[in-house]
Amino acid sequence: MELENALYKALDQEELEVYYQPQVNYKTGEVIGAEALLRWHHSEKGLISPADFIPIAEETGLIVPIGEWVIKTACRQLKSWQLQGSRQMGVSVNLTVREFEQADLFSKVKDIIEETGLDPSCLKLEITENQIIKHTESTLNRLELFKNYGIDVSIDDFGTGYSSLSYLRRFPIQTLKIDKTFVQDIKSSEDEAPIASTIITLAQNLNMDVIAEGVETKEQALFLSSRGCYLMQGFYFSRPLGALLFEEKYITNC
Ligand code: G
Ligand code: G
Ligand code: MN
Ligand code: NA
Repeated sequence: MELENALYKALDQEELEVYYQPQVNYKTGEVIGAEALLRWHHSEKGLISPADFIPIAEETGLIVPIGEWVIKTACRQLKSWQLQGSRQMGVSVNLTVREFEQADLFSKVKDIIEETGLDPSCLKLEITENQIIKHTESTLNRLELFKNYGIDVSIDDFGTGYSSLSYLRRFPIQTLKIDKTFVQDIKSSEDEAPIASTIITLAQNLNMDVIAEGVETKEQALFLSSRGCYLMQGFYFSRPLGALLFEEKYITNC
């Protein structure tokens, strides 16, 4: 309750901040994009993890204005970085079920893209498998609107949900994100890591892109690239960083 009331004010009081975690192409060493990750600086409790407040935001519906603010902030930030020279970079934003199910989501996102002047292909949206099982028809329509406009949708935490694989063929989804639990199963570059390997092969066979999250060691990076998964993100490369730090490390420095 108390946290809920504080969250109502967090946006207005500018207590929310978007962090950015670099996504790299391990083969070329390039930073190809960033995942936007929300942080809440609570006036008394300090930093609160999104794992703790996103569920409250989702339940109360506050996620809708908060999520819109995240998309706007991330798009403006990326545009500014592109103007400083990082033309190839993209940004990935997470959406909860409630955000994804808004009837006017597409028009809201389109307005933000037009307002910021960003190329639509630079924005990616991350949803989870569980969002896909529900409301199949409207989900399919929404995914097609985004695809036709040039915005890719990724399946986040892939492999942890309850859906059947057939949706991957039916739905216009471009990217699978291997959940970090499967990446953490990789203990050495000679490991079996059957689930991570299988997801990579699945993506290849379906002509989809694949990115591994939660990469923490060199062995994991070597294993993934030996299987053909070159896009990665995780503490091995960098933790999520505030915009200024991200800019110093990855934008103005290159
Ligand atoms: O950054 P961290 O690992 O603490 O994030 C925890 C969870 O919160 C992850 O599942 C992530 O997808 C989710 N999350 C982080 N930022 C956002 C956001 O801006 N919007 C939504 N919907 N979820 C987010
Ligand atoms: O659910 P989602 O995949 O969006 O959540 C991403 C979460 O994973 C964020 O909270 C982010 O801070 C966290 N994260 C990012 N890189 C790593 C990593 O290398 N190891 C672990 N354990 N968590 C990570
Ligand atoms: Mn994510
Ligand atoms: Na994840």
